[in-house]
Amino acid sequence: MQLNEQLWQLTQERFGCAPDQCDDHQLYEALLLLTRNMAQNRPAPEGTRKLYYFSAEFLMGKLLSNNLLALGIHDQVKQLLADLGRDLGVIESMEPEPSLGNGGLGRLAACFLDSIAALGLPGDGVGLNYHYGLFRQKFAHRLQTEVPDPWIEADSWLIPTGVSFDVPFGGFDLKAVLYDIAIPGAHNPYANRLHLFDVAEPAPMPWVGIDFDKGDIAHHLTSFLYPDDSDEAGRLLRVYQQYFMVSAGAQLILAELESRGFTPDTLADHVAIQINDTHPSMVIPELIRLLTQRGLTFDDALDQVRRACAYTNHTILAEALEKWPLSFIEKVAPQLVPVIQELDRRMKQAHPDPRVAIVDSQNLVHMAHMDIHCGHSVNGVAALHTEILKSSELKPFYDIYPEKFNNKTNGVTFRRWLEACDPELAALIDQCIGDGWRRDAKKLEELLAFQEDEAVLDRLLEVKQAKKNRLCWMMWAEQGIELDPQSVFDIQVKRLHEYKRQQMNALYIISKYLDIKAGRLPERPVTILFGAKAAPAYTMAKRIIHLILCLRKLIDRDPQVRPWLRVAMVENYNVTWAERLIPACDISEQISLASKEASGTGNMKFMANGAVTLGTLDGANVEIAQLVGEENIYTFGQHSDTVIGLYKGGEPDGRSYRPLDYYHRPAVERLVDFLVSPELLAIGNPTELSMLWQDMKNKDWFMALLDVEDYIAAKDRCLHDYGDRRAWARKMLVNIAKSGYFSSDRTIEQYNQDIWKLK
Ligand code: 26V
Repeated sequence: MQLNEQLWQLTQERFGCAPDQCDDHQLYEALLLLTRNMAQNRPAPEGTRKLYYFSAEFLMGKLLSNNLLALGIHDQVKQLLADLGRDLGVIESMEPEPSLGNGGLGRLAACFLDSIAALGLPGDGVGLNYHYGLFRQKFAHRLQTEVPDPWIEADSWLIPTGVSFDVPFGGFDLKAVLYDIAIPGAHNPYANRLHLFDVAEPAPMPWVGIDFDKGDIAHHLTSFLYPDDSDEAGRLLRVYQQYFMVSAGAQLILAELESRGFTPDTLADHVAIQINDTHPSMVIPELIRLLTQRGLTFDDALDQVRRACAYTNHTILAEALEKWPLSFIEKVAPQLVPVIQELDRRMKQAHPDPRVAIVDSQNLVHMAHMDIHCGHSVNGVAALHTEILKSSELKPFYDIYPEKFNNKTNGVTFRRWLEACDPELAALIDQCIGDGWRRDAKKLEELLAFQEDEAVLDRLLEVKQAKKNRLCWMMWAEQGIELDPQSVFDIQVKRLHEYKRQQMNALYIISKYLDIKAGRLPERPVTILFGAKAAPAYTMAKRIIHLILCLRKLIDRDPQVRPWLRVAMVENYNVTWAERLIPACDISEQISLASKEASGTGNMKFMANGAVTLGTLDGANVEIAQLVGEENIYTFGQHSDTVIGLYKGGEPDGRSYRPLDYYHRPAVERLVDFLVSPELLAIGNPTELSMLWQDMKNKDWFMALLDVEDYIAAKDRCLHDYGDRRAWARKMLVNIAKSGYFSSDRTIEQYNQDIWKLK
């Protein structure tokens, strides 16, 4: 049946009218059903092994447009709607964005699912069906507040499967009900699945903020991603979530193994399991438990699990490396305790070094240690990050198991992050080099031949301007924020964290503000845009948001400054906003403290959309710099070795870095002190601002003051160079041309070759 006939039939059945009589939401529902059915009916790819990608987060973004592209019917549907006088963009805006992730780790998982399917590899995601997501960010009195972010409507991408598993907790069982989201592969006839487990009776939405009864596990287990863990009930709830996900996932793996006709003692021949950070680590003892229940000896079970499981590390930040008290596991899943203790005993026997113990002297279970001992692969997510793991963070493990360590530099799917988010740029690229890059992003390098082509360079600038205009319109329509499309767009979007140093960007804003007030005008107007959520309990991060929002207000009402400098912060930054902001960006801010950002993936998306990076030599920025060459990137700041050195030393806090030494430089002091200036105190909350000021002067744990002068100089250089439009367009072109390396298709091919061996 033709597409238009199918659509007609659907709207008749559902709404009793023809498509042209439907409102936007009805048309969205009809397209959702049509696309969901097509994807669901596709067969799964086949292979000797099947991958299960376990992750607490899958930050999928809206799915309609992406699925239409993958199914190869995007243009047809767009035309069909146009014939009805309707716009696909408007219909897409009806779709709620599932908020099943936090930041880079979750978005990476989503890009990986897209690439696994596109490469025709058999691999499913396993996660949880959080009803209210992370949270929806609201600004009130220039402070972040949090409310639930529901996304599941009567019709959604979730497919009920009728499958469920019993998860045995200490003292009670819970049914894990399985929903699937189909993931169609681009350019092939297959589809994989994202398996999301849910409780049978999810709680209705909390009425006030994001508070709920954390002890009510049966109803609230899947309410929120990363529920507040400032009390014990919250921390226990996280362990309940983790065990629920992995126990149900492990049972699914064994059931599928059996239905494929294989016995449990051949698990590793047929199954690969990727553990995305430590949240799913309990899959290791759970599988060992289930395999021994099915008759395997402990030795054989461990051998199967080790050959199946691989672990990815996504951060070296100590607070994110999970350690759970054994007593928590005793309470949540007592049946795992003897398994973990036996693993611990064996590993201690073989490797008595206390730094590599699974269970430490305080009875804390180090999840990453269990992954490394009991898996066959440990990977970092960018070259520098993997080197830091080997040489410092995980060195004792590298000394024991050098063969397990490998690097897999992150990537992003160009189908969403170029083809879908900037179709005009994609069309320009097609005109230059044909459309082969849509299947193989490395072919973007062919664009290098156009570096001297003035028509192409001009067109590139035109496309960028069009995206800036569109962003201005959307910011105005949806957030009431007025921007100047002729200014330079400098964008920093990512989770709010001190190590990412949004506060250093704020200091730049202050320096420009003071310059303008003193009559020193910048070379050209600049707009500095932020988007960031702060974890609800992370006070310092919330203070930085407050500072940015205060600076925005200060500048916005100052007619002397406003023509030259503007600041804006997108409320509730999410994938959908990223898709609008990234194509409109001139300068991509990647300014983390060297050694702290494992990889970054926003940096790759910006580059692919023709933004020029202003960044430290951290994470994948190092690889970007190597690829584009120093004339096409602006790097600054201390190197990672120096920074790692500064964290060692004789000061009372264990470092040799002393923020006051930097604060007392005159050029720095006036910026920092502006936090408690009368102008700013008149706008903001004096307690919040002065706490931030105190922290910056006396603590500055992530060393913003170390790099701030170099940063200001580099950004000014960048803004100066922007004036040579030809030369700038050439930088944009080289960045796009070299971005192909950062396709997640490349990353997944490497995972498959080195770790998963699926086909
Ligand atoms: C840890 C925790 C610990 C406690 C509370 C909630 C929570 C949430 C997430 C995490 C793990 C964070 C790790 C993470 O997101 N890493 C990011 O991974 C990206 C993909 O590899 C990478 O590009 C970023 O550089 C890295 O920060």
